[in-house]
Amino acid sequence: MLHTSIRKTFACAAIGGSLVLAASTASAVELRGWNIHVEDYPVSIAMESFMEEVTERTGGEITGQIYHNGVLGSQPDAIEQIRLGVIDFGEFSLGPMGQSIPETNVVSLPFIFSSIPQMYELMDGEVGEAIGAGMIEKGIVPLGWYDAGARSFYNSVRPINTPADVEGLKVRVMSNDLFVGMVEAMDGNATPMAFAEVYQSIKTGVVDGAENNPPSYESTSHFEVAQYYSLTEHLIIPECLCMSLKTWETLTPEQQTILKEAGHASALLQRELWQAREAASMEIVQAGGTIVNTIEDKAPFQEAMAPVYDQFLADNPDLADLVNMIRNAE
Ligand code: BDP
Repeated sequence: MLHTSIRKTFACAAIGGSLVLAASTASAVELRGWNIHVEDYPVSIAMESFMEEVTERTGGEITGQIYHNGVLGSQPDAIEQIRLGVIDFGEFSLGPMGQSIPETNVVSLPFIFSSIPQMYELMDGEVGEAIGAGMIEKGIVPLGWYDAGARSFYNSVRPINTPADVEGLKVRVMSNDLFVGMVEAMDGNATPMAFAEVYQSIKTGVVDGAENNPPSYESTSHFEVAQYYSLTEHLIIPECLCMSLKTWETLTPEQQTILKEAGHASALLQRELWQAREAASMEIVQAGGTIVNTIEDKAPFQEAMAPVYDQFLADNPDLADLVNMIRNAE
């Protein structure tokens, strides 16, 4: 919730020998920030650095409190809350956003980006702008694109080497029909579920596994209960530091510029931290007993995703250009 307190300051100025009393209004704004991750996660550190920069550059006019660890609720709920302005800002995966903002779904299509550097380049350019415009229309203002690496499958049953290995596995996915379709295209059973519930669900056998990037697989301890980690790298989904449009509209143009600049700077920091954390996480999970397998030929997985693309383009014909822009990019 946005807290605004108005302080009136009175300035006296002597003009032409007479005393003029002028009243200027300065608003102190305190923002509430949502984050799903643990405090030492690259996202969390970058968010804190964003807030520090904003406070410093606004001379303390804008301060904020970031609630880490998902204590303000699950990601799908938080997306609704940021749209309503109940939460002022947050860091979101574009994955669960796709359910209400179709443009963001374009980057949740499996294997759409060919590499992480390509993802950065496109998100910092026209593709990011087109997606951002869709978000703003739904009440969410992007301030910086964060990295979440590539997601791969993990489970407690067997290593995955081909799409046929997914058959019959119960796999948790993020809340988005697109990801249900993705797992079903390989004859797996998909269960959309909140991030916070996955550990217990794997442990108790409600699901056999899930899919995520190395830092999330590690920071949630999922690796302790699902020891086969198969590097399918099927999803490169960017993330976003963003602000509620409702909050955004209460700020001055100068404050908005500071937020945008600090958002972008925090994204650059986050991307750097991400690389280091990914390497560290891979070491931790392997030391903890994870059996990692790489997949030499990803073509069968890519081919298996054809129905996912067909369905998406049938449902969203107006997004075909954006999909092609990414697919045809160098
Ligand atoms: C992580 C994302 C986070 C998602 C989570 C998930 O950073 O935003 O909530 O995956 O799978 O990689 O739900």
